Amino acid sequence: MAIRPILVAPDPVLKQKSLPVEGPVTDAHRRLMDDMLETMYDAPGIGLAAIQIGEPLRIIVMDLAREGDPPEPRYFVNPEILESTETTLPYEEGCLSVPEVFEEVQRPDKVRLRYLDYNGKPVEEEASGLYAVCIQHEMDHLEGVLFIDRISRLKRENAMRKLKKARKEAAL
Ligand code: GNR
Ligand code: NI
Repeated sequence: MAIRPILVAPDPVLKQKSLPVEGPVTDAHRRLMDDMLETMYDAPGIGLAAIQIGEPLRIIVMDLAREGDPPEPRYFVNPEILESTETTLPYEEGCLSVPEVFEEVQRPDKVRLRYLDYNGKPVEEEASGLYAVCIQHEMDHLEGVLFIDRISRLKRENAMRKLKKARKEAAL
C-alpha cells in the first residue's frame, strides 16, 4: 500500500473524464483501491475518486464511519446512478482537490445506485444522507466536475483565487 499525492485544482487532469473498468475487477484494481483508501485516510477525507491521484478510471473509495468508530471502507467500480429524487438538500461540501474551500451544494437527497464492489460483485442499493452527498460528489469527479462547478460564479472565482494564492505561497 502507498500514500499517493492528491491533485489540486486547477490541475487539468481533474477535468478529465474517467474510463470504465473493462472486464473483471483484478488484483491491480484492488491494489489501486488499497492505495486510494490509504491516501484518503491519510488526508484525511471521507471519499476519493481515482482521478484525484491521477488515474482516470471509474473507481471510488469511501469511509463514512465516525472518528473513533471502526472503519467501514467502501469500494465502487463503475458506479451508476439509476434514479434520483426530485427533492434536493443543501450540504456544505469540501474537496481534497479544492483545499480550504467549503460551500453549500444542492443535490438530490436520495439516489439508487449500482456498482461493482472490491471483489467485482454487482451491488444495487439506495443512498441517502451523507452517503448520497458523497457518492454524487465522487461521481462528479468521474466526469471531471468539481463541487465548485456547482456553486455561483462569484463564489467559484473567490475559491479559485484562494487556491492560486495558496499555491503561490507554497511555492515560495
Ligand atoms: O473528505 C471529503 N469531505 C466531503 C465533505 C462534504 C461533501 C463531500 C466530501 S468528499 C471529500 C473528499 C473528496 O474530495 N472526495 O472527492
Ligand atoms: Ni472531491
